[in-house]
Amino acid sequence: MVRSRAAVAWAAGQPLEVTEIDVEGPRAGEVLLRVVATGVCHTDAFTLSGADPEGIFPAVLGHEGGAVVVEVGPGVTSLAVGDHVIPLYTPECRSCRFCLSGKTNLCQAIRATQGRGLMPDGSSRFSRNGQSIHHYMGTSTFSEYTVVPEIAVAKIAPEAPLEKVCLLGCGVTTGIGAVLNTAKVEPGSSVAVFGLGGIGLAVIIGAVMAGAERIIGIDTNPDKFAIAGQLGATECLDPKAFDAPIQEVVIDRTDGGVDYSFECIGNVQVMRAALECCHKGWGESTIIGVAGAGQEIATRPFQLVTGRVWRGSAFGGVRGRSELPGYVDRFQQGEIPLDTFITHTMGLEDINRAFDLMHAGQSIRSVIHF
Ligand code: NAD
Ligand code: AHE
Ligand code: ZN
Repeated sequence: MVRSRAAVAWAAGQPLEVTEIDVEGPRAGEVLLRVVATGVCHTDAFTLSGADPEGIFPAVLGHEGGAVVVEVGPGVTSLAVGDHVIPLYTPECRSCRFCLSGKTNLCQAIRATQGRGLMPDGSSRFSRNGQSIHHYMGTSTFSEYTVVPEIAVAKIAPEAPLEKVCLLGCGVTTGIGAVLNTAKVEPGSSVAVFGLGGIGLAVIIGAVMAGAERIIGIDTNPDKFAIAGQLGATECLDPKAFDAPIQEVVIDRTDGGVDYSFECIGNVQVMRAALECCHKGWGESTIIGVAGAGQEIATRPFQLVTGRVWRGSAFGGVRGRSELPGYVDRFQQGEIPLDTFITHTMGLEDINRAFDLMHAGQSIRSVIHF
């Protein structure tokens, strides 16, 4: 058992409490990690808000971490003490039907227990004063020490700065991967990106990598436009500045609609706009944003009958153990500008400020240093 500083979500809608918890050591097939740094993703705020149908409290949230292995449980063969790693909320067991299909990154080996805030054996490693605390997304990176299954760990280059590459644990990889793996954007394409937070900005990077010719950034907060332009958006639009619905504005400006669009907000009305701004006959829209319990998407079926395609993407379709180390290498080679995303850094004691900054639209990513 180790004592660990952690930010605990005791109840929906309440600030996190920074406190000390007890973390039990790794059982068979598990590893104990020391988290060096973690990003704060909108999904953490989504779950904390109470909108997540799978939200369970109390829990240690956080899923965008950079960490070092400090202990390995019995039977662990692919990791050793001292390895630098990124925990994976989408594991890769390489033996379930999903992994073997070759068609998806959505490994299901431990999805059921992960969704119930538990380790694969159905128990928790976290507690305070004997009260059990749930895990979150299989990662719980808002704790200095966390326990994760071996299959949910990507071993990365030890030279990579964990306080930066932690952002590859979710947001940046998700955006780039959604473009390259899910939508498979082709050179010369036109792309509309709805929502210019961490995910939308990473979509812009992916679109540039894919050779998109026109990249339209869309956000109700024009403060996001400067960074979007710096990363490769060719123009930015604020839907509030137009009388017409934003899908009509995009269609007018693109000779009938874009080839690809991405929803990076979690707003079901915007998801509709993102689909409907796609070009008749071939336009494809990818949903990345996560919407709250009870929310549903709608459009006229005619939109699909006439050739538009609606898709979704989780973790950018990336198989974490196999492919994430390559993203770290691409960062190291200067191809992924993670520094641009890090607008704030702070200690764990200030983690609630990271949520405030996100809600105020003032940050892209806050990185918490332990
Ligand atoms: P964020 O808060 O950093 O960014 C959201 C952006 O959307 C902000 O810039 C905000 O101003 C903008 N926005 C809000 N309402 C808008 C509207 N009506 N029209 C246009 N812009 C609007 O969030 P993020 O961390 O970038 O996450 C974005 C979404 O992606 C969230 O729903 C998150 O849960 C989800 N997400 C999904 C995955 C996945 O694997 N599918 C991974 C990470 C995050
Ligand atoms: N628990 C929610 C869904 C949340 C969700 O969609 N999570 C994304 C990752 S968001 C990362 O910031 C995901 O990968 N989902 C796939 C999965 O298996 O959870 C709900 O609606 O129940
Ligand atoms: Zn996330």
